[in-house]
Amino acid sequence: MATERTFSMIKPDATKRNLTGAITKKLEEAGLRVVASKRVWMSRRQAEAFYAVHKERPFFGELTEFMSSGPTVVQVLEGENAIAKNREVMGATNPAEAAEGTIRKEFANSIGENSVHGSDAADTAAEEIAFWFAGHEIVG
Ligand code: DAT
Ligand code: MG
Repeated sequence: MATERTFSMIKPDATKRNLTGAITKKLEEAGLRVVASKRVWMSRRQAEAFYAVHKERPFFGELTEFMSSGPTVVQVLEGENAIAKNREVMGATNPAEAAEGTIRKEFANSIGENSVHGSDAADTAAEEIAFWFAGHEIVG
């Protein structure tokens, strides 16, 4: 296994409930290291650009409205097998289907307000990291 980097977001439902620390603790306990982090309140246009892959989906309007409704914490996570490991600790998209002990099982409100985002593959991880961070902001 190689050391990888992945992109993570703590979504507005979670920052609103003061869960930034609790969620980051779960990521760290899974062996992921936060090598970049900042709090951003994204615009609707930024949300639409970031989630462009979903623009034909019926929930696109709801998703981009929610993601621009409050502060988000964007992070770069580093570790062995970081992309898959982050997806594992996040849990299924729908919290009703998420495994015990996962972030979404423990914290998510609903399929839309599901507390965290994580990249799903190496190419999307690289694109999503570059969307939010300049190289000098990532300190491994
Ligand atoms: P994930 O965030 O697990 O990668 P995804 O990429 O399929 O899931 O969808 C991106 C986000 O869109 C997801 O975190 C929440 C929202 N979403 C997905 N399916 C939805 C649905 N059926 N209704 C409302 N929002 C949905
Ligand atoms: Mg996804």
